Amino acid sequence: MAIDYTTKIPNNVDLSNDRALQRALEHWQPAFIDWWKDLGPTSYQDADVYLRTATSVDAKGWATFGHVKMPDYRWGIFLADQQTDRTIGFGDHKGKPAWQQVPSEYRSVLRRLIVTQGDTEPASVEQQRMLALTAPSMYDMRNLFQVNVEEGRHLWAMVYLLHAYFGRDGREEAEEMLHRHSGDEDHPRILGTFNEPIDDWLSFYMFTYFTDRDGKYQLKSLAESGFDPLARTCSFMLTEEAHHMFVGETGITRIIKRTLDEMQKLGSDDPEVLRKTGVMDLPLLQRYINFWYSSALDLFGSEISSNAATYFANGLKGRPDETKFEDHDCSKTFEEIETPDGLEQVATRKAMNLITRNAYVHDCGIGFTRWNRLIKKAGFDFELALPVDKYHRTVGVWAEQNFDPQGKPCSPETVAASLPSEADRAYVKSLMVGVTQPGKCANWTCPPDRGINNMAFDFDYVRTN
Ligand code: BYC
Ligand code: FE
Ligand code: FE
Repeated sequence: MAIDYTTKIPNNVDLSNDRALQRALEHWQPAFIDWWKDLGPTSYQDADVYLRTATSVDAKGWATFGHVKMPDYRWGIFLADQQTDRTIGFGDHKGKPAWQQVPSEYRSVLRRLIVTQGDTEPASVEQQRMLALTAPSMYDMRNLFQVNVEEGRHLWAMVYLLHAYFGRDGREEAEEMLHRHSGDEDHPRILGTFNEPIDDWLSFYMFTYFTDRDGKYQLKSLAESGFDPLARTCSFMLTEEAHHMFVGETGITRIIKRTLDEMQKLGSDDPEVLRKTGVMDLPLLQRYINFWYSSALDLFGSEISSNAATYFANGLKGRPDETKFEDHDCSKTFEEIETPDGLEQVATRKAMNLITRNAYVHDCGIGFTRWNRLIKKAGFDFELALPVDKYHRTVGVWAEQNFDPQGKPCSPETVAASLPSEADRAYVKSLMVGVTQPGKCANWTCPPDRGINNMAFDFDYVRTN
């Protein structure tokens, strides 16, 4: 179904034919805009930003680009097209028709999954709200805003499900989404990482590389759901997610290129020497990787989880790319999982968080291959690496134990030394200066290979009038 942009809330779910739902969402809309103005980007709300907006939900050409003020962005409800005769692909109900309504026995679990997913979206906008002030270029600033408005739309996606399928408690949950805030002592966001501050651009790129990628894998698992509206909304969200990870990967790549350039000029890899020229040394990047990656692993929940087994058994949450697996029942098989007490045989259904996480870990590795090739080609003997799974965890079987990034038991001091220090953070912060002239960029990075939508790097991505 085509997207209707003539209505207050753009949508492809025929909203105008469901007056009660339309009214409820129109009631939530001003609260969302107020939240955006209060807790979205702290600056540039009046600027014209070169943003993409969805025009249709098919893979080709869903986006149009144009300058808009962020508060006027057309946030809306876009679901991937319904497949005829879709059936549930895994678990105890495999083969039955996919649900178009919430099965009453799964109502509270399903609501909880949707709330957890939805909560992360506005959380990330809140975490990133100060970053525009120190954007290294107008191109980067535009990318930040693109990510922010799309995370706002992801909130809309979950709020639509809550309103459309969960009645009064759904509406209450939708309101709560705007009441919890990232880092708030009394009302924090639900998952750990989403309460960490993101106040420098290195953290932003790490977050979009590692944390948005958790989003990709969680959305892939939910796109398999037997609850069809959830599957369809997550399928479309995935197409938006790719750009967020692109921002992270290219952001880190550009830093590495700039640093290598300086390392070659100076003939040195000494962090102290490099810091005098205002670039980010590679060991510093490694410590940021250690922090954001280990925090992202926590987002998958425990390696052994009866919640995960229930989600799978009930057909609510599958594995990423479920169709690629042979066995979609998984009630008779076991996985061998390493724990502090040795190897444990765990029912496959209980190991679903780990299975999903392993797919994520593999995907995380791809950027490292490229980055290490750049370093080697520049003539330096240094490799960036993902720490092992048991390193610096607060969730799961390895929580609160001390291992170094290579997996050797160590002291808490050694763990601390492998994470960003106060001095690292202060140094990174000292580099953050906003560069607002189109075509120029901060000293610690370099321009991208190409601009957005075939525009040049010096294009007017953000116009302040
Ligand atoms: N922090 O059985 P367990 C994204 C809780 S990112 C705090 O091990 P389960 C995005 C857990 O709730 C994707 N608490 O875990 C990215 C449970 O509580 P109860 C977000 C945590 O339930 C960037 C207890 O610990 N989407 O979209 O199997 C920008 C035991 O849990 C944490 C989703 O997460 C944590 N890290 O799995 C913008 C998908 N981990 O039952 C957006 C929906 C666990 O004891 N969520 N706990 O009260 C889920 O599928 C599951 O809730 C989880 C946890 C995978 C998160
Ligand atoms: Fe998102
Ligand atoms: Fe994202």
